[in-house]
Amino acid sequence: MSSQTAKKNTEVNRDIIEKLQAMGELYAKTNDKWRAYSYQKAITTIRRCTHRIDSYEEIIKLPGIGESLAKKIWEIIDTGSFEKLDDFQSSEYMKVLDLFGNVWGCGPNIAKQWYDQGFRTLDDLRTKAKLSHNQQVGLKYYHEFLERIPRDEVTEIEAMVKQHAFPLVPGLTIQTCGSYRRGKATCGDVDILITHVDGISHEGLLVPLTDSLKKCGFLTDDLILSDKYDDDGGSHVKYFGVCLLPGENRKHRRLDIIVIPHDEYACALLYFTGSALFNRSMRSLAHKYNMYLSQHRLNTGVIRKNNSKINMGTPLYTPTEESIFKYLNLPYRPPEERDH
Ligand code: DCP
Ligand code: MG
Ligand code: MN
Repeated sequence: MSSQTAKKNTEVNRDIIEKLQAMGELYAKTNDKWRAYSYQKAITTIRRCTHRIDSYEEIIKLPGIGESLAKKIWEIIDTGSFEKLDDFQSSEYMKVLDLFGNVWGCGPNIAKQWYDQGFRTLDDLRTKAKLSHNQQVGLKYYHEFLERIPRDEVTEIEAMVKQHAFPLVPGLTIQTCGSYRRGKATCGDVDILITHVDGISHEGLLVPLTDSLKKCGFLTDDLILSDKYDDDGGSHVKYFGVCLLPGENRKHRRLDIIVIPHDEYACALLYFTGSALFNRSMRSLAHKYNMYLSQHRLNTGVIRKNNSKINMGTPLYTPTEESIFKYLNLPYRPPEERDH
C-alpha cells in the first residue's frame, strides 16, 4: 500500500474512524469479541473509501456494514457525535472494567466476571472475591505495578540478577530486553534473557538463581515458574515474579527472567525485545515467505493449510538478529526502531 493513498483515505473520514475505533476498543475491553470484530471490519472498509462519506444510503451499501452499525455511522456524520460511545465511556461499568483490568494478569474476561458478581472496588475484590494466588499478588501491588520504572533502576535490577547469577555459572550471557533494550526512558517491567555460549551451562540455572535472589529478600513474590517444554518443542524456562531493591523508598517491580539454549539466542532476543506489535508484523512477514518465526527459531519451507501448519519445515541458522532480518529481506532495524 502506498502510504500517500493510505494517508489521504484516513484523513477524509478520520472523525468517523476515530469514533468507531474508540467504540471497538471498548467492546474489546468488555470482551464483546463479536462487536469488536464488526467494528474493526467497518473501519477497514471505511479506510478504503477515497472520498468523504455523506449519505446513509452509501453507508448501507458498504460491504460488511449492517443496518444498526450504518445508523451509528450516520449519526457520527450527521450530528458529529456518537451518543452510545459517550455513554459507554462515562459509564460506571467501563470505569470498573478499567480498574479491574489493571490487576496484573487479568484480562477483560475476569474483569467482567467480577463486575457481574457485583464487585465495584478494589476493596470489594480484596474482601469478597475468590482470588487466585497471582490475582492476590496483582492486587497487593496494584498501584506500584502501574508505575513505570525509571531506566536507571532497571539497570540496578539487572546488576542484582548478575551479581547472583555469575557465581552460580561463570560466563553467562545476561541481557535485559523489552522496552529497556528499545531505549525507553521508563519501563513497565524488567525482562531479562539469560543463556550461555557453551550451549549447556544454562541448564538448571533458573531454580538456584531464583532461590538465591529470594534468600536475600530481593524476590518477594512468585507469579510463574515454568520449566516445561512448549508445543513448539522449545525449552525456554521462565520466571515471572516481583522484586524489591534494598534501600529506602523502593517500589515492588515486576521481573521476568527467561533462560534459553544458546542456539535459540537470536530468535529469543528478537522476541523478548519486541515490541509485541513489531513481533506480530515480523511473524506475518515470515508467514508470507512460507517461514515460521517463533521465540525459538525461524523455520523455512513451512506448509500451511487453512492456517494450520501441516509441515513445520526446517530451522534456519540464525546466529544473530541481523541474520533473521536478512532471511526476511528486511533492512536491519536496531532495537530503538522496533516500536511498531
Ligand atoms: N511479547 C510479545 N507478545 C506479547 C507479550 C510480549 O511478543 N503478547 C514480547 C515483546 C515484548 C516482550 O515480549 O516487547 C516483553 O514483554 P513486556 O510485556 O514486558 O513488554 P515491553 O517490555 O515491550 O513493554 P513494558 O515497558 O510495558 O514492559
Ligand atoms: Mg517489559
Ligand atoms: Mn515483561
